[in-house]
Amino acid sequence: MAKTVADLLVERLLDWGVKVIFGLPGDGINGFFEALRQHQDKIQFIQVRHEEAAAFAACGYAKTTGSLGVCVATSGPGGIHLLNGLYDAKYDGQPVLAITGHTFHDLIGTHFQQDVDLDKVFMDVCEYNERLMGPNHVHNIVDEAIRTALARRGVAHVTIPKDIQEWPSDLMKPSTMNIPHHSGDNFAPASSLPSRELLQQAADLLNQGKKPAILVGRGAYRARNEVLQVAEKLGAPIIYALLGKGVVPDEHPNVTGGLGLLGTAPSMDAMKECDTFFIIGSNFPYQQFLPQPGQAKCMQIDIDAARIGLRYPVDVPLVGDTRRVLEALIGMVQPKSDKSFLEKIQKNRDEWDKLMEERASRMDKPMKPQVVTKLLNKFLADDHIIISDCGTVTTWSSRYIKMRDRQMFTCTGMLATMANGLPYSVGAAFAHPGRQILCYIGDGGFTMLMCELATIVKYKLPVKVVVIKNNTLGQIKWEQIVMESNPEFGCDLHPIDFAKYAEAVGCPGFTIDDPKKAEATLKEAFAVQGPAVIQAVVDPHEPPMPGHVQMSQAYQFAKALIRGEKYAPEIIKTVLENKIKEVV
Ligand SMILES: Cc1ncc(C[n+]2csc(CCOP(=O)(O)OP(=O)(O)O)c2C)c(N)n1
Ligand SMILES: [Mg+2]
Repeated sequence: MAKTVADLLVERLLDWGVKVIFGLPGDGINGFFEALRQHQDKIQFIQVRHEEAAAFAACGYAKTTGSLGVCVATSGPGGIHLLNGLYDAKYDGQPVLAITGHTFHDLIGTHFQQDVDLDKVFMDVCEYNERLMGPNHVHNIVDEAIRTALARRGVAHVTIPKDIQEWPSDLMKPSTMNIPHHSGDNFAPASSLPSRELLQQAADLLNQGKKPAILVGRGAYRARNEVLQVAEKLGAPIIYALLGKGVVPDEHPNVTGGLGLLGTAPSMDAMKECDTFFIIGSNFPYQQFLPQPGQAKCMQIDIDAARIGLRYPVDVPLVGDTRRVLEALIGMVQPKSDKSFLEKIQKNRDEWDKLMEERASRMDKPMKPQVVTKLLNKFLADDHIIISDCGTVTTWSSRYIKMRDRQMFTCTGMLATMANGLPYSVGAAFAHPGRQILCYIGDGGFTMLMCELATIVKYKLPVKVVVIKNNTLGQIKWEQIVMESNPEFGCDLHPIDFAKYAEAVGCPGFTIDDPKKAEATLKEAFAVQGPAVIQAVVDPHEPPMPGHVQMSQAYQFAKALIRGEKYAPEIIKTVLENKIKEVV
């Protein structure tokens, strides 16, 4: 049988090394699906239950590998469903290729069925966004799309009218200006280094500083040893942005934990007091948690020159791959003998750890979310992949999951979208066969894409899903109360028995509601081969307090309670029991 345009497209994806595509079929993309069927021995199609999950899975694949994630959806509604996952990739700088169908090429613009110009819809989310118009367009378009996604670390989109997918590959000659095979299928990342002068300037400032602090983000993920070496030489605390969790092991003496509302008090202290600020591969957005402008001399390493100085006035810009830049810099950095700043922050860290430990050791009911989260560490392998969803769960995972060895952590960063957890786990499982995955997720985030448990079960993926069940959109409830001084509104969730749901989908479901039995139940659940769901029923009134609570926040909190918060007595009880030690 003659090859089709869709065959050419699949073969070009293979040339680029694409092995997995996440998606869901529809009549607008059936030609491409036939090509996937014909090539199923070389490229794996993974069927999800909602196209949003396909885009999230592709993003999770990209985040856990550093290479291209690919998703596919049909014309019209299928493509529209991809959007949130694609924005997640855009906002966290992940290379993702989306392939969609369009209606028949000669009916576009005639109010025909599913005649949605997805290339117009996707204009804002994409770095590259084109219609594929025929057999001689395939290589040019696919090469350009993939190269651009990788080079600009963003989303590329190719949409193909339904009938064009099925056209024979030899239907027409190329146009006179299009020489076949002129376009190439390889990509090399930029590998430039800053000049010697800039490196020396950075080293001089680092050597002169008395109170150095290092902030690492996702961009430092491949530079663990180098970050540790620099930090140890300087005696600098290492603070991480959420997506930088796992860059360095949490138990390392220089590591003070996360930054921001979900971060730690010692990280806040280090930022507040440092005189030398070294940003390595991060564009952590909340400026109020960074040093004040003018407070510290600042060096920043970023692969993207456009991001230098985004959050803090930088004295020495260092553009390049974090690992290579650090390698070039390390020899110029002198070991500091005065480590008093680090020692002070370490003392704060010890106090903070004690407080966290206290919160996680409560044996009373209702169970505190911290208790079960801390216990999870006992069951994680040295190369476990930890996926967190968005909510108060992000605070608990950020603070209580202690990264070690080859463990990897990821979540949604700049978009901070709910429901990434299950599909990211799917993406990570296909990216890293053989590795265990923890999906740590709230009941709100879980219910948004709970259909994806079916994907996990269908492909027998080694994912343990821990649902933190507080029957509320907890993060927003606390924001309404603490940030806005409004009583909670619109956050309570209708309770669902997720253990029963798991069983209905086809995997074991466990329930933990008693802290005394939590460890035994987790042990049983983690002994399951393949997927399992553990619902942890927790106290909905446990607030995710910031490392240091501002007096103004305490005031807002009180005001919301007075203004008619319906759970005021329970909240007051919890807060009094916790003795709110975070207040400055
Ligand atoms: C798609 C989307 N909708 C809404 C929000 C706003 N939001 C952020 S966290 C959150 C609550 C999450 O609830 P849940 O998953 O139950 O976790 P919890 O906060 O209770 O731990 C909401 C509604 C969001 N980030 N993303
Ligand atoms: Mg919840």
